[in-house]
Amino acid sequence: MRGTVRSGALYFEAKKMLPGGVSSPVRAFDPYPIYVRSGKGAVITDVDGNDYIDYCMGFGPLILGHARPEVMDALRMQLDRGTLYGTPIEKEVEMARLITRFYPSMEMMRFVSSGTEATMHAIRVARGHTGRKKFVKIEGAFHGAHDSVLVKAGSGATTHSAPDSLGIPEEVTANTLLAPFNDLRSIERLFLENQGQVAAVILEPVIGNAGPILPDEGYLQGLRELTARHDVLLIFDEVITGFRLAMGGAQQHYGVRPDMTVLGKIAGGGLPIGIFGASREIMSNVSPVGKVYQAGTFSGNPLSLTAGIETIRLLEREGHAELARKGERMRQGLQSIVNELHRGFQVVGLGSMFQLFLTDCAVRNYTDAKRCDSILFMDLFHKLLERGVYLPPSQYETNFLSTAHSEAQIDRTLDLFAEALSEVLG
Ligand code: KE4
Repeated sequence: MRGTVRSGALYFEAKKMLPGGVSSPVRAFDPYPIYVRSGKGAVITDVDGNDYIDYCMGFGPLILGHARPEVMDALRMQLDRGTLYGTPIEKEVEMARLITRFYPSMEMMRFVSSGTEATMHAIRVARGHTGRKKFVKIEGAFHGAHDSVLVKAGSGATTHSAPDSLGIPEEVTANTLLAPFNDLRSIERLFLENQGQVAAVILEPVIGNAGPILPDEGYLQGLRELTARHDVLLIFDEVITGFRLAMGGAQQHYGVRPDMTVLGKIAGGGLPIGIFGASREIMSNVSPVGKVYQAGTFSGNPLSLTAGIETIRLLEREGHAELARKGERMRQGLQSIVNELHRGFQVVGLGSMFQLFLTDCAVRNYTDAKRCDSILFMDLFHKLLERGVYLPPSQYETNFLSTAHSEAQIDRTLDLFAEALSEVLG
């Protein structure tokens, strides 16, 4: 066991002041989380001086790795000019140009400070635009932590057994209709049962928050047709998949154009951001042009835009082919380990996203994902942690590769996975 005394001491003090000792539930695990002091490339270092190959990557934003020098330099330059003005800035225009280039569905957009804010406002705009109250959410998807979407929510809500949060009036979630992923019929049924009342369907085109779950062939295209036929807006939450699967996200990868798009994570290059956008017609509902209100002191803040613009430019130059190759290497390696152990565990993912589902059954939706042995997964997580590999601490998250992960680091991780997995299966 590696020494983590200082992490333990910090946690002991933290949990007296911070619920669960953390600032977001997904970071908590027993007996205590590691406290990270620094990150460089694909490696994080904890306060006790231990290094870990990182596959959490800040839960997705750090596609270029930790502390990428060009991004840090751009941030330093911006820091010298101040951090916030409360006025429009040139970088908003620069960023909007970049986004519309890669996401033609986003003719107009607004910058906010988190994915949570962005999905909340996207839903508000959809309701304002259509004059309808209800919307469809996919089971096990996660769209941040605001009231109307915390129903059968994935990510930390599922990890900590609270997919439906207390403190949210049922009147609020009464307008949230639920459908399983990869099931067009159930969505059509909801449209028919709630005719003329459904404003939108919001989904992660590839679910990242119940582990990665891919859409069946034709599912997204089918959903596009179905929503268009019923005059319901289609919202892609690409907070994870945006800039991750391709520069133009899942909508580029699958060739499906949603009515509204939400971005976050990578778009902020490691700093807080959320972006929601759509056609000019839809976005003209947003204040001060239209009557859907949205506001924020830190919206479009100079530091997030600086890191985001630099990250997007570097990513465009470096491309996604190498990232996808690394993902393939990791998935193939994991599959060999599983085969050698004569197990039927599911190696899943796409591009630079991957996960090992500890179940023998194929996972096409949230119900399937919940069949995974999440307790065994946490044993595996700890065995990897002891060996210097940091995964997001849950079966219901996605592991991320970055351009900074080397083949040697991936191969080393696979060796450690093999050791750790045989040990937990004992
Ligand atoms: P933020 O508010 O955390 O920036 O974004 C919310 C959000 C929206 N949509 C999707 C598809 C997301 O994945 C997220 C946030 N993801 C989680 C973990 N998978 C962030 C980590 C956390 O909750 O602490």
